Amino acid sequence: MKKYRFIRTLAFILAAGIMTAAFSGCKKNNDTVKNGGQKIIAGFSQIGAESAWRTCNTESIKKAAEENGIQLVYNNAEQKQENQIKALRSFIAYQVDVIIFVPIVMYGWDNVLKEAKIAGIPVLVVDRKIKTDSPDLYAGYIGTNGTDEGKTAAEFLKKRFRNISQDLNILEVSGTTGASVTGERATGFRSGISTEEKFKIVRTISGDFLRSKGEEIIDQLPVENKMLFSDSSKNNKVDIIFSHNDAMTLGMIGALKDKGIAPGKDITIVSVDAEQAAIDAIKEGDLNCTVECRPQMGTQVMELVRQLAAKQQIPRHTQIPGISFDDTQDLSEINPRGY
Ligand code: GYE
Repeated sequence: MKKYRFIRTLAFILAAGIMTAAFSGCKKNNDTVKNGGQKIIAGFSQIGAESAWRTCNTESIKKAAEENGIQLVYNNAEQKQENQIKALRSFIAYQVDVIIFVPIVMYGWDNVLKEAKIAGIPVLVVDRKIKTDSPDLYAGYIGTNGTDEGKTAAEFLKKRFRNISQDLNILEVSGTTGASVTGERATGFRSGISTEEKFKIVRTISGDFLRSKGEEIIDQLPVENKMLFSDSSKNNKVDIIFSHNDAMTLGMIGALKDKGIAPGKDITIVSVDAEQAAIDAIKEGDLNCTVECRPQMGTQVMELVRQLAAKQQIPRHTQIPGISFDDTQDLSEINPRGY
């Protein structure tokens, strides 16, 4: 058996030069084992490290694997779908017990998932959702609810501007194009504001969930007399920014200040994630609201991995709840968030 494992390991290392394989040494007492006493091996395909949220999500999954004695083979796809497909193929070649998969975009996974299915390897989709021809190409999904996050952001604005009747122009800075969460946050937000005509989304620009792009977006928009405009025609002054994540928001806050505009005062900003830095920005008056999206899902992910390795059925959908933080709350007691 040991020899077989050794050959499998060797084959994997050869086949998957792209991988950072984290093999933990001796078997610990809390190791989660399969029938026959072997340690569970899970392949973990992560999108990259585009935000503090993502880094925390990765760390949470790695830490929970370690705590549960599950051997993790980790791959960082550096924001490229083709890298994720390669990683998934390597996991299949290596015959891992379970695949943990955080898909960068929604479409384009059917072929590789069919290969996993033929190989008998269950796939757990984490954080972002996918669309496949057939629902049985993955075992289940765990993550947060992007539609609710968008709605909660809209609710904050409705409350904040309840006494204002004039039109309010919104600049939407969206996440990665084609990512489920981008579509969900956009849809939820639109459905939330749709009850009040005064809210007008005058422009949507993708910032790819990156801080640097948030900064760039502001840098490229025209400013006059401390007013930001949504495009070069200068027809629409931006009153509100809805940003799909805190990383982009933090980039925008810095860039707005550089242009002499006071974020959180001259422009109302509502964001998503609730990173520590965003909570601090609210306390400093630079940000008005951030909707929580919790990246710490490692423990629940490992519980599902354990069930899948035991050939058990898992729920089709496990949802991680979130709350929201805004400048009307006393945030002094908020514990360090870990991201
Ligand atoms: O909001 C963002 C990230 O998919 C929910 O991806 C996740 C998003 C999160 O990089 O910061």
